[in-house]
Amino acid sequence: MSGLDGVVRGVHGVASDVRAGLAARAGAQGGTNPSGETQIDADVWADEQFFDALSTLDGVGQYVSEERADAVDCGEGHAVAIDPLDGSSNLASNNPVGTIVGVYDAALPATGRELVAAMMVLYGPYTTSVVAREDRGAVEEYLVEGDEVVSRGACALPDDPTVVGIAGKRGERSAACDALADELERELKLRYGGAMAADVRQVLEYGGLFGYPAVEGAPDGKLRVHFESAPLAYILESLGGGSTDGERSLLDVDPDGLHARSQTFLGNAALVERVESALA
Ligand code: AHM
Ligand code: MG
Repeated sequence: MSGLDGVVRGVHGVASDVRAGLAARAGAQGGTNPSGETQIDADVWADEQFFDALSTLDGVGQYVSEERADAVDCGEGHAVAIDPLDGSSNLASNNPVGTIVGVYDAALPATGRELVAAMMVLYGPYTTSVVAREDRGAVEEYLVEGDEVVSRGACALPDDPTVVGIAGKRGERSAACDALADELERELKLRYGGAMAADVRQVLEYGGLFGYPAVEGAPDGKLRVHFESAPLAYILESLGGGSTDGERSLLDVDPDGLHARSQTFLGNAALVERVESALA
């Protein structure tokens, strides 16, 4: 089994357990994560489940999590960066959450150009994962039901975009970003749910744009490069879509620390180009 097979299998194995444990943890409060945000018990618990499964694998040399201040050295091999429970503020209201994983062929911090695989698990009405790997020709989706993991076939990004979801309040984003959001919300259907994995999954389904721009109090936006922005950029760009921090592909953003953030826009290439022109 290759190192990437092991990681993909490990994530799938934990995903069903995580899903089964979410309801019981939906309301519980926890501490503060390294980005200064409130953690709920489910964040920490999910991180422990993934840590136990992934850090022990042959071929995994570093485990880096949104929920841990420091990288954990675990031998020789790829660095695994993970957001164990993406969109966890959605749990209380029973809206979708996800898990995002990036597999890097370099110790972190590193740019997304070092990614060799990325995965996004979505805990929606059913559990699915989208997997992009450098050693596979296609980005594939799987249905994860207990121990059963069944391919749903190759993903394709529709040419004709339908949906848009840009985070933040009017007046707390830049004037240029507000103007772009207004324009796109007239052309496309507004779809924003507060879990990036779910919001990006609907962009894959219907075509469109997801964005988390700079907002008042968060000049680089909210999303973290290693765990969120770069892995999903890897998936989108593998499908012929685009990504940008406003100026460059998210795969070229050079994070200055493990928990560095970046403005994040992901979607059809033509919409990403419009973001870059609007924010220039
Ligand atoms: P989290 O990983 O700590 O849950 O935070 C990331 C999530 C993203 O999934 C989502 O796009 C964003 O936070 C939503 O933030 P907001 O509530 O500001 O819209
Ligand atoms: Mg999280």
